[in-house]
Amino acid sequence: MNPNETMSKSTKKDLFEGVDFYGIDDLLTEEHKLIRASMRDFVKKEISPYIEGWAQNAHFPHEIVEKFGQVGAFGPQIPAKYGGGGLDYISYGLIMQEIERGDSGMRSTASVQGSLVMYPIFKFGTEEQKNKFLPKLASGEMLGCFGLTEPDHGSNPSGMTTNFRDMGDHYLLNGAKMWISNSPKADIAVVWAKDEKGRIHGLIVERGMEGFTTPETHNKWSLRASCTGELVFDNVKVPKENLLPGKSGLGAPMMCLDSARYGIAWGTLGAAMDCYDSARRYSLERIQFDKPIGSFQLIQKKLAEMLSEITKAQLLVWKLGKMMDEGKATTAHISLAKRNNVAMALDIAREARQIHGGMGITGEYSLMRHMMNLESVVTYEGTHDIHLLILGHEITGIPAFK
Ligand code: TGC
Ligand code: FAD
Repeated sequence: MNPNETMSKSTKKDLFEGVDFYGIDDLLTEEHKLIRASMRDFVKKEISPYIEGWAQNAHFPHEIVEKFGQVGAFGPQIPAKYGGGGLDYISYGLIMQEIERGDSGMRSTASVQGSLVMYPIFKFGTEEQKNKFLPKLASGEMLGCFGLTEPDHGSNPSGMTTNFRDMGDHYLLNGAKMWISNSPKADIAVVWAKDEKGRIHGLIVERGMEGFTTPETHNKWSLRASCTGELVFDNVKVPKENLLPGKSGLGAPMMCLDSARYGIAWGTLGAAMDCYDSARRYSLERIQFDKPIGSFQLIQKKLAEMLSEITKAQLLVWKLGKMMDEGKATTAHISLAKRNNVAMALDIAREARQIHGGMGITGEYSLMRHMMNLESVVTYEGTHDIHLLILGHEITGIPAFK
């Protein structure tokens, strides 16, 4: 891509073909492979040629929302009756893997919509809420966001101060959420707020409600093709029928996070594969000291370690996917995979960037973008250290958060 034409379509061909050193494809069904192939084609056609331009210009391509809807990227695990894909968790994972192979910010858009907006409406909503919102969210006619984090409550969401009061014929919502993916463009927000008794509930807040604004967060060095913002509630009148009645307490948003963190474990594997694939190709093409750099032991060590980590991570998410389908996966199982795979992908992005030398810092290659994106992924949906503490709690029975 010409650096002076950062929003133009890249002419560079996306040559990615997948990574499967252990024949892990044998564990997939023909349907899984078909779903993966169609999502890979979609990414090559609709994301790869444009993503550098979008990221360089901090541009969120709003038109991708409808395209994601058409290709079934929103709510693959939600029943077809409500517009979802009615697929298993391995399919969901493979879809996230392929999208994040293209870009973590694009995967954010898809996983927020599917796991953090459609999932709570499906799981905790009334039949009316499901019929009103889910088909439009699945098709991409509507974009949603998920408001849990606040300026003063990130890792500790139970301390939230956003609150609502029962006014008889409606609820009155006040407070603010921060770091919310999709918020500036979202049509609806699933917002977590406390009632008069301090109990957490989910509410569907719709764009256009008086007192509800969604200022954008600018100057991010990460996830630049995804839009991030705040949710501000200034005496917002929320109709009573917009409360999600199925579950209250912190456990409700946490159940949504389990589903989204699972998607991230697969997604980051995609980013890692893209970096490894690029590094392998570059190491065979780049000549220094009259030889391809791939002939040097130090480069081979990096490549061998990348492939080892990717292979282990593939087996991890496949088994986790099976456990999700069987209803056996716990929050701690999911934490282990999210924590491991994000850190693995970030390490691989950094090493792959080094293999590309100076070229690795340009938008000619995806490494630096993946690396910067993964710096957010390691923080959101529970930081690397919070997931360690969740595992520590599981191992010892002693919570070390407080
Ligand atoms: P704790 O005392 O452990 O639990 C409070 C209540 O919640 C229940 N619970 C769960 N229930 C179901 N599923 C889960 N996974 C659950 N986790 C907890 C728990 O049983 C308890 O219920 P009850 O009935 O006994 O009251 O809570 P704590 O306050 O000590 O906090 C625990 C901690 C730190 C692990 C948790 O709050 C946490 O995970 N913090 C990280 C916050 C986080 O992940 N935020 C994510 C925001 S969303 C986001 O980042 C989206 S980015 C999307 C993108 O762009 O892709
Ligand atoms: P803090 O909680 O202030 O943590 C700061 C540091 O302290 C971290 O290193 C953390 O690990 C450490 N720390 C905190 N508590 C402990 C402890 N008990 N023991 C040891 N160390 C601790 N949120 C949403 O609700 N919806 C979204 O859509 C969303 N999208 C996001 C998009 C982006 C790009 C980003 C960056 C964030 C997004 N988030 C979203 C928020 C995200 O979930 C939070 O940033 C994350 O949970 C961490 O909270 P914090 O940033 O307030 O950090």
